[in-house]
Amino acid sequence: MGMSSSRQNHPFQTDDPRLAPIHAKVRARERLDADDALALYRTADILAVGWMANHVRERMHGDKTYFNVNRHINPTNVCVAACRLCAFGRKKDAPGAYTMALDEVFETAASGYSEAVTEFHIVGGLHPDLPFQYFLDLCSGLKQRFPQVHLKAFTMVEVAYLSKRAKLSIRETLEQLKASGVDSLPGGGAEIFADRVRHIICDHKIDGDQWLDTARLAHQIGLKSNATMLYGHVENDNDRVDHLLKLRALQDETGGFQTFIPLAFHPDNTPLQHLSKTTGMLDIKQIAVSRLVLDNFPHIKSYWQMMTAKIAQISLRFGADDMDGTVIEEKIYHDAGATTPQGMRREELERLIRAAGREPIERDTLYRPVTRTETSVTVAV
Ligand code: V47
Repeated sequence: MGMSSSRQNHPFQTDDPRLAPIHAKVRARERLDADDALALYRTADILAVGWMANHVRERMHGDKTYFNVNRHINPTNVCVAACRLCAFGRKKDAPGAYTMALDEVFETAASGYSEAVTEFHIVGGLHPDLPFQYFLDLCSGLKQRFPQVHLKAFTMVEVAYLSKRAKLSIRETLEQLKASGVDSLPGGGAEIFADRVRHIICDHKIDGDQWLDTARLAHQIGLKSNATMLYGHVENDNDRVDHLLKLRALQDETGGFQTFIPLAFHPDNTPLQHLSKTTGMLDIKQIAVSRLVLDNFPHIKSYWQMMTAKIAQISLRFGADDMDGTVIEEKIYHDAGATTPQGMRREELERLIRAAGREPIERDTLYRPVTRTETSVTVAV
């Protein structure tokens, strides 16, 4: 593509004196602290922050940039929580509320793509009546029909709610889900851990400590998970730093997180729609700060659906090494006003990654490379 070497070969430069000591730490592979993270959020020197994040990104992954061929499935949007951040959830009898019968879930899983997916990403609402058995049957039914597809299913928030409804411990709930086919957990529901913020944006779901405790238990029984942070609403820099440091501490303990995904708040059609959308500056900054602070997270995902394909592509030179996947059908952000397409073809993801001077690697959910021929999909183990 005419880009002989994409490796960073220009010197670090900044006029911001707060960044020089951070640069020294980054070069020396020293851990950044809360004050460093705040300085990164507060500087306008996005190129200097990006330089450092890119340095770490290339040290970890070179040019490799990951994506996967996946499909989202949202079995129900019925939710008792009524989070102010959300435009997707509905009360049971409200217009637009839906719950799929299991056969509909299986049909959805099989529809809408021309090549084999390697992952189903399954999340929904906190449904007050669906029995735990529905979720177990959903997973075992998908595994039976699509044995080679990885099930990345249910956020910590859903797991905690299912455990309450089934009157089981969280560990037992996770074990039963795992036995029925769940292979890993997505990163949703983390939002911002600070209570003050949670009271405003998601009052009726588990608190930050419960989210972290559930993730810890998942990791302890051998399920990997992701972690997210919803930013760009009523949180401040301190709340973001607190969130990142709590994730980093848990990762030190368990090593069970694979990917961190910062999610830009989309206000449309939510009770918080008076808030402004995030800016490009904050989106890029958030990717870079995440890469620098979460030194023990293998991957930083710039989820193109949330970021837009353009910002997600640029972020591949500001710390991100993953763009998520083909998705096919997306409801949560599109209900909240996202104008990105609902899915993207594999070739288009590869084109964006190459045009950023990076090397596209199709991965499965556990980041093993996937090889495709006309007729088969193989995961290198
Ligand atoms: O937890 C909900 C967020 C999350 C809005 O693990 C909103 O690979 C913005 O976690 N504006 C669910 N965000 C999505 C999620 C995810 C996505 C892609 C990949 C992975 C992964 C995880 O979406 C929710 C919430 O934080 N969300 N409403 C909104 N209006």
